[in-house]
Amino acid sequence: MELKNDLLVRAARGERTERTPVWLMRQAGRILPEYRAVRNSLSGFVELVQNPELAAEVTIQPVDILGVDAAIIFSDILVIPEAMGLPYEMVEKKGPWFPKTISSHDDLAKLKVADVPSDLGYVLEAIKVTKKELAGRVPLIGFAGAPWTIFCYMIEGQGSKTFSKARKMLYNEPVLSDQLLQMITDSTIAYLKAQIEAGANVVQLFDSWAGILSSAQYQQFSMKYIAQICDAIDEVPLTVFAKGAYFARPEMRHLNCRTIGLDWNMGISESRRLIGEGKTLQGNLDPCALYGSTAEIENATKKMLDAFGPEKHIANLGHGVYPDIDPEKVKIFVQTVKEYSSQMRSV
Ligand code: 1CP
Repeated sequence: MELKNDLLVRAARGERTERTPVWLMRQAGRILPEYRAVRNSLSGFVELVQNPELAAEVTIQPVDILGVDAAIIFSDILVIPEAMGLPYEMVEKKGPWFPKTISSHDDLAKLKVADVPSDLGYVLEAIKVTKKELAGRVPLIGFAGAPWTIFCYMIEGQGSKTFSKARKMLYNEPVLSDQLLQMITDSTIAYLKAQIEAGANVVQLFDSWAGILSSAQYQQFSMKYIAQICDAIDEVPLTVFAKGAYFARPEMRHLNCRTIGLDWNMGISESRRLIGEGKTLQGNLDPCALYGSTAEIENATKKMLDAFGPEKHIANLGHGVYPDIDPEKVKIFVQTVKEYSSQMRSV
């Protein structure tokens, strides 16, 4: 099926576009009352993720309601630990929780590399249903967590501000850490390839906990595996979003990927200089800017667009949209990108 709106794919490939494409990290779910309605019809989050028809429905909601230029498949990065042998639960108002975690070689020996068709077939099915229902309106983004971020949850067993158990493991058990990170990497490569095979037009790696490592540890325990994934995926453009990894931008220039996501702390012209002209940049409005007035959101969005310039940019926030943001404010952001970036090209 040919895409009617392929702005995102073309911008990711570095091609010129009529205007800047826009979508929001975490646009599916959480901010939309329409999502809550679907979610409340089931007993929980995991049931929704594993229900391809309903997952497709909530994936498409932001395209209909917010007018974004891409859909992102409704799932979670935590489906990979589950497929490897560590199931997760989603505790209401608290977040993910793993009954079993990894703390020894014995624990590691019980894990396996994900068998994607059998363990994650429900995600592939959700992608196929979504593609059919989107009928080429916008591209579909597939995603996975970066190995380091997945490692954090597999060791810690839940969210944390410091992930100090996971970081302790890097010091005390570097060999075990490497083995686990490699198993996650192998699972992730197979998973992303299967998502692409099922219809994903672009894929993104979320390294949400990149910023808690030192620069040297980031090279050894995160970038190394991200580079393997980038080298293995050449079917569609890949985006690496490493939140807080401002120190790794010079090395990101050398990753075999098309797009680098920036968080809102990363200066735009400085990032362009460090990462080079060869990549498309994605981001990076402060998610909190959407708590502002209409005029404030318009001004902040225009300022961001001016700083990135008209080419090789995919407009987004610097991290996921916060759950209590008014969807009307998101629409102002989306509309401003569409209008202002069209004007930028006509002058
Ligand atoms: O019931 C619910 O609605 C639970 C809230 C929720 C949702 C809607 C969670 C729990 N995950 C998701 C879906 C999800 N997660 C998507 C797809 C839909 C969307 O666009 O929102 C995506 C892309 C993710 C990715 C994800 N999950 C990341 C990486 C992105 C980021 O925000 O940094 C991370 C770190 C997770 C783990 C996770 N899942 C859910 C929560 C509350 C968390 C964070 C836990 C923590 O605090 O460490």
